[in-house]
Amino acid sequence: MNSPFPRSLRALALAAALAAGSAAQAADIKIGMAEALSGPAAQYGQSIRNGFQLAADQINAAGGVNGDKIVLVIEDEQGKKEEAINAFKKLIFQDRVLMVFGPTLSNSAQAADPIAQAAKTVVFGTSNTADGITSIGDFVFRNSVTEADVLPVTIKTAVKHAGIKKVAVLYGNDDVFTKSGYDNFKKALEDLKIPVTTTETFAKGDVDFKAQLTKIKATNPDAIVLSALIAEGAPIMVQARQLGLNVPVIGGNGMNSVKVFELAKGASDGLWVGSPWSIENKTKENSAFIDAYNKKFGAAPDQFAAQAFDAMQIATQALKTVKLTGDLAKDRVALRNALPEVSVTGATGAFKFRRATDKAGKPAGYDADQLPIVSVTRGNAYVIEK
Ligand code: 1QQ
Repeated sequence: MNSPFPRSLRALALAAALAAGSAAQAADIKIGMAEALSGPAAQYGQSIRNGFQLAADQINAAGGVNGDKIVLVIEDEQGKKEEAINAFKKLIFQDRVLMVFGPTLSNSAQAADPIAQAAKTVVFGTSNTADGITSIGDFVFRNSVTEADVLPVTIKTAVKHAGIKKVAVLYGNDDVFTKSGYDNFKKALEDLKIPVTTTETFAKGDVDFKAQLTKIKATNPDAIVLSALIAEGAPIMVQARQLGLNVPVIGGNGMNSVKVFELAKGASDGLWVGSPWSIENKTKENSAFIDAYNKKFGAAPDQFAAQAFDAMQIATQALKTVKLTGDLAKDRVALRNALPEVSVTGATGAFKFRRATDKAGKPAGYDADQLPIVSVTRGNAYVIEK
């Protein structure tokens, strides 16, 4: 027999094949993860990766998906559109993963998700909160709670507790998420009839915000409404305080990371952010998640880690109902069809997908009073809404 292996290695290869055969055909389920692990958005991406890793480890330790092990194929999309596109192409066409989690930013999702959609491969965002993401197509899923959902509650709560009558608005005008946050803040302020003293903008990568903040200060607002990612948002808070602008700052999901306390230190006092997750929420699922995360990573989790952790449970529950055939195209579609049926209770609470019928990702007949917000943070204090 012609074999590339010498005799002793042939025996080994045969033994390995027999062992694999006897393990009830256990296979690996390759799941792609494209997150910002370097660059400014890594503040979020690293937490997200930790959440996925913790969940995958726990699921595998408990027997995997019907005996099959989850294997994460991890790519760093650097929080950049072009890198997210490259990472998606690699994961979908080269690594041939079953589905892709990510990318970290809505800005990248808007560019990269159409690749997954065209390849009929599920893309699942855990931190994509802008309008217009799920309307990319029926293979696009997210468990991130949107700016359209959260910001009206954040505004209402901050206004009530901090006695705010008029606000200045500051937002990044070159990013899908910060622009969408601005649109939703604007609408919420109009709905509540709160006057805006001035609206100022900045761009990604800016480091000096004094011109905008000086203009804002001159209009004497009771608060600054800020749609920013943390890389710009943290220095904005520092510079506002340096200029003597000590009013509350009302932020969106970009400011929803404990990293803001490290980056802006005392200048982050007076920050109001709405979140679908709270470390103070003492359900058994959340407490178990927080304990396990602390043990594995030696630090407390944040909302981004919690949503990634839950997303892996959601995908796993769908996968358990799918009979994988080994025909990748078929298996990808089967997973897509199974996902909408999932209902799990995780670290962020009870979860079910809703079918989006508008660009904000809201279903028809959406009831604003059923908002999935559990907390609004103010500095390190939590104002529990539900
Ligand atoms: C988005 C976001 C960012 C804050 C993700 C980290 O919500 O880009 O949609």
